[in-house]
Amino acid sequence: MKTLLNLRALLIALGMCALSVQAQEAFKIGLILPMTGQQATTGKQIEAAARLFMAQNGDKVAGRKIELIIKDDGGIPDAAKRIAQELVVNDKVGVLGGFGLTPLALATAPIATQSKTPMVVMAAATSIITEASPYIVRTSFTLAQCSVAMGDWAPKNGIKRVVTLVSDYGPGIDAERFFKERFLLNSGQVIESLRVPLRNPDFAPFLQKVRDLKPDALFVFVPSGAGAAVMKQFLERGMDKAGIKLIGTGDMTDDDQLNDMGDGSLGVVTSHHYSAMHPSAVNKKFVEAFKKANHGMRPNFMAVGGYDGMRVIYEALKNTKGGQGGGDALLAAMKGQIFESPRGQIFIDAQTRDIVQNIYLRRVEKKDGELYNVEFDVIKEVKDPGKTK
Ligand code: VNL
Repeated sequence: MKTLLNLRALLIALGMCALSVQAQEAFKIGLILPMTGQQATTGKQIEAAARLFMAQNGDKVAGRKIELIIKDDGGIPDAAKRIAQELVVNDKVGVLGGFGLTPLALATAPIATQSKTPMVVMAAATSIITEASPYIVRTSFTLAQCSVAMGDWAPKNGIKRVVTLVSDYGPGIDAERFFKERFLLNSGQVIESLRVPLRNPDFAPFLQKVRDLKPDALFVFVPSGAGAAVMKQFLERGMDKAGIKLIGTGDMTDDDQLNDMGDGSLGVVTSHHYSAMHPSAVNKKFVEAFKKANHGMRPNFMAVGGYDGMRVIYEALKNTKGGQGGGDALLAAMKGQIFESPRGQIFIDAQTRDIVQNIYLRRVEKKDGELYNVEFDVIKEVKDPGKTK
């Protein structure tokens, strides 16, 4: 009898142990990023931003420990999908995040839906992405948001005949379409639309063609990391001297590369949602802290998408007492969030789960001996114009 009682006490003690382990179990955030391959800078920027956010805000929310898991998809959609599956099933992550390219986000969307796991898209920027799963929330931007702003600015500034040059996949097609639609509405003329492959692009033959066509301006979208190559070849061909202006979305004059593009990039006008030169106290603090933590590396728009994505996750965890109620409760707590980001005020539209934000017109200028995208105009609270419903 005594042994039985002891056994019972032991079992109760064990049970309590298991309970407290469960209460203290870490909440896992799984970031899937291109850490190698052509888009490695995007992974590097987002990882650095996520780590900075946690260093500044602690690794506990509502008493629950937060664990960050970072996995490399190498920019391969099948890999992103497989990793997402493993993170959900084996690691039991509560949130998926990252997604450096549109095809990576689209490949992973069904996993988010099936497992009811919120998926925070911190980089990819094709409009359709948020419609691929009701569990997707976006903290980056859309090319449609940025391109429409350029379609308004260019014709008011003496640019009437344009050639467009975009990477041949989701965000490039969006940029081409939304720039063109707005530009035509403003009596502009697109005389040619060129598309270059995403993988290992050779811009030379395309730029030669542009030179022969002699438009007022060349409108460019290439993903983060590819802008320096376009700039170099544009200048090498003397296209600026031939009177062709270079315009585009800010992906081209990416803060990650801009300083190395040289003075030939001075005066280039782009439309985008973030510049490391954004003149706000919140941004100054962010840029300083980011540089300090990363050997002087300047944060780009990918870093801001990652930093704000972490904030959306942290706020949702706070509002659900550490993730109680699971994926659906977390998702609900992500919708409608509003706060001041380093880029300015942002808002997660509860209906579309997409980001509403300011889009800025910026010109490359030299400040304190460095090249920056200096904002000179703003279109406030821009919703994604590319939603199909
Ligand atoms: C995408 C869009 C990727 C914009 C980017 O850089 C970018 C995308 C990697 O949706 O694939 O600047």
